[in-house]
Amino acid sequence: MVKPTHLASGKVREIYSIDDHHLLFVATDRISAYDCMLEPDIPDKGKVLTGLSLFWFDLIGLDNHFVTTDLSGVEVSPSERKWLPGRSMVVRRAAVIPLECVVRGYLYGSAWAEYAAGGGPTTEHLPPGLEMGSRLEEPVFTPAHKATTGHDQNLTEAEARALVGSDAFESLRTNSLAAYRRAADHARRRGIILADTKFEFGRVDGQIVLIDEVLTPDSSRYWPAAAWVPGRTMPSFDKQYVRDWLDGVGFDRTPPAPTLPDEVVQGTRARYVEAFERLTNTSFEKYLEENEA
Ligand code: Q0Z
Repeated sequence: MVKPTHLASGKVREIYSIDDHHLLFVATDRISAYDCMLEPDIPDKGKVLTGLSLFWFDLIGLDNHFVTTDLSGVEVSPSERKWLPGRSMVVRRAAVIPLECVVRGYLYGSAWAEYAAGGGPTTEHLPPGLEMGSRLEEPVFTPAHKATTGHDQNLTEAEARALVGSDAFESLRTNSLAAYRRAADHARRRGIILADTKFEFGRVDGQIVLIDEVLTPDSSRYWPAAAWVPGRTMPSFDKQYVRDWLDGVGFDRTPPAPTLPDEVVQGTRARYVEAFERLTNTSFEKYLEENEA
């Protein structure tokens, strides 16, 4: 038995060290909106995101860090033993490549803002005449530098090549675009648009592997396909409901955010579960049953 030691906290995830070659990757139920942590947590959100990551790892078929969800070899307290199943995975420890591998199939968010303002690194290869939310003829790879503090910095292709090396750049771009295409095709058949997503990669024994969570609503922009209209703002599949509630109570987007009432917590949970069920075509109840303590 190996006792994990806490390694790092993210806004919504935790990482523990198991041994020299393995980490325990845990998705919590924490949620943020408008760059602000909300209270209370959304029950089961971490399980939904972990279940989605596992589904996508399998579907996209790239070499990745996932080892097992079996925690029998991991020494944890009784309370953690109840908390961890369904929301955690044992993963291979990688040397993280400091490039956020963003792929966009639609022009939205910061990329749209940059394009509308006259262009920049993210939009250097795009044709003129696109609207907010336009579908791109070909998805684009728009990498950013993982800043240790603050927001990521968008890089030109030349800057990204210089940062990670040309061979690694080619591999990251090819694998990111392939993974996006496979996932976006699948999601579209399930009535969901995968507008954009962010992958992270690392090296294990010199081989480049996909790490972190993949294609979750926290690392991706999912839209209900039925609502897509270019030229205006698009509702996010998972967070629009909670954003609309925050706007409705006059939240000015400066922390702390107002406490979510139970009805909004349950409504938000229901959207995450619906995203899981639509994308995986399996019941979330079944996922919970298969991943009990
Ligand atoms: C991921 C992160 C945080 C959750 C490090 N397989 C891996 N090998 C080495 N490092 C990582 C991984 Cl996934 C790794 N992160 C991002 C930070 C909580 C995820 F605090 N950091």
